[in-house]
Amino acid sequence: MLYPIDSETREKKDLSGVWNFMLDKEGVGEKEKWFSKKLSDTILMPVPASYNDVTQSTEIRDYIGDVWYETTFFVPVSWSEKRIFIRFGGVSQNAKVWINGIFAVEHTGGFLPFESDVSEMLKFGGENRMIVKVNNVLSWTSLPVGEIKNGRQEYFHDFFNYSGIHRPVFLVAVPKNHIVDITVKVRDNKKTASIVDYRIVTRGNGNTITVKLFDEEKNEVAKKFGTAGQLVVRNAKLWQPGKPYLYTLTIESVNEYGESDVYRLPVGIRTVEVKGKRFLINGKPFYFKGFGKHEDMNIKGKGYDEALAIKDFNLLKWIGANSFRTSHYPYAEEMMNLADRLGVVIIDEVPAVGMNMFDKNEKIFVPERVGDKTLACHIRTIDELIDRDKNHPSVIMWSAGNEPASYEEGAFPYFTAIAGHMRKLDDTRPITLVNCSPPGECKIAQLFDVICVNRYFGWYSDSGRLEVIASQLRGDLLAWYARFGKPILLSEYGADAISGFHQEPPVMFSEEFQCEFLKQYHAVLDTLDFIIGEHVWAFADFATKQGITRVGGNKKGVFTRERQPKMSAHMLKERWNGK
Ligand code: BDP
Repeated sequence: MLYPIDSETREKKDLSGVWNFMLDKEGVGEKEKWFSKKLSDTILMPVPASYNDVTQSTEIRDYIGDVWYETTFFVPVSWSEKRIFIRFGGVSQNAKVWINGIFAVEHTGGFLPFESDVSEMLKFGGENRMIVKVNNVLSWTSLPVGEIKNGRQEYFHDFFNYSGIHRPVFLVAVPKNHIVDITVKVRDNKKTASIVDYRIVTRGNGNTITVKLFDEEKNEVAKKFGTAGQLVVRNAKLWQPGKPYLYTLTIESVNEYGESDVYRLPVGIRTVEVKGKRFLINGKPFYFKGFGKHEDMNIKGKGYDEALAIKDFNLLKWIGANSFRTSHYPYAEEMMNLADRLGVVIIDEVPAVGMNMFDKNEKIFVPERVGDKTLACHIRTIDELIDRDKNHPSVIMWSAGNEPASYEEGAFPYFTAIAGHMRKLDDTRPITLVNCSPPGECKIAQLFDVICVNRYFGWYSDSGRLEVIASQLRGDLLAWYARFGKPILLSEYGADAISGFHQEPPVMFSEEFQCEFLKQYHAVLDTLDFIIGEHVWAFADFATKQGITRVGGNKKGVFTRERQPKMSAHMLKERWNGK
């Protein structure tokens, strides 16, 4: 699905702002056709934002079920000859949309976009009313998984189930015959000739397609006609980590009446490959330095925020990081666009998280929990993710999920299907799965190209004992490599630290402890040649559900939730800027 852009033939209108909002405590709104008239007794709610932390109400913060949003807008009369789409970047978890009382579109899953042609529902000469029902229930057939138990929402992942319209909402006007989809794949990037495959889908018959590739100085470097082909670029400037170069692919589709549609797509020429013990970008070994992150901030929750996005990229640069994982769900497309422009490398994760109760008596991969319906949802989510992010040079690997109970027999058929599906959809990027099982028990790591492991020696086990970390970690990583022979990324390791709490000698939760803890891990990583990187857990402190191990959320951030550095941030800055 193409990101909405402006061009000489396209326009978009951002519907973000202050909308009306109300709870539907009895869950009767749809039966009572609330979508057909103005909502009553509403409060004001910002979009995009999570609704949970905006008000003073505990009921709204912890609400489970349906809520309703409403906004009104005008459509320019000049758009009446166009096709008009409504496009949501992400609504957590499920959304159903009506425009002027007419059903427009629905979508399940909180982290990926959806759109629909609403041209026939719009009034061009008056006000339009859009109503959105949002539901945040997690079940065994949703991603993330969860269950309702004794009237309460249970979930098994460690971040707050923020809900609402989290990402921008656009009205997009395009010509009747228009470009629907573009796929680019870099096949080769030899110095003499880089090869970029392209494929274009248009709506309407008899469209003539011209494809041109421009460099950053706006020189045309390649040109082709037709819906599919190969562009050959001589002496291409490569998209490299920290040194991004973006070409612009300009596609013009002209129909039989001479009406055209123009779309411009940034294209980075780079290749990715896993070879032996190495992860190669453009044929050169790449060492991941960075974090697992979250979409999370004060007040806005998971609502996309431009200032926060840029701040986070600035902090990544400051600390010397070159990459992050979109733990534990696809992030806003705006983040991916920025990563392309800034040369930050991304591991792009499907929201398959919480498929583990960390209790071997509680099987997860059984029909009544993670069964065929969950698998179908997982596959559909992969379709949507790869469809959205396939053209981003910053995305160098797909992650099928985080910490499933990979030691269970049932995990094998499940992830065989998942891995096969990912490979079928994209033959240009490696795939991984983020693992937390003991190496001897994992049933699925062989299905993936890179082994990602999360480890908390000295924190969740042998709590507080810094001196056991080195030998335990070393033994563990050697065992993974001995069994699977694949490169390993330490995709999570970290300790909570309450900002401002100091103690020497270090104790748990102090800034000193977090620093020493990370150093113990680094000492081991630096001695193993099959290690391809280190992603500290986590970038910044973040909100979780309430529980006895969480004091106002998870404090494993190297930055506070307000994005100020802890001691560990300075330590990492020194390490990574020198590495
Ligand atoms: C890991 C999870 C991550 C948690 C982290 C922790 O992948 O989501 O936040 O543990 O406990 O197992 O801090």
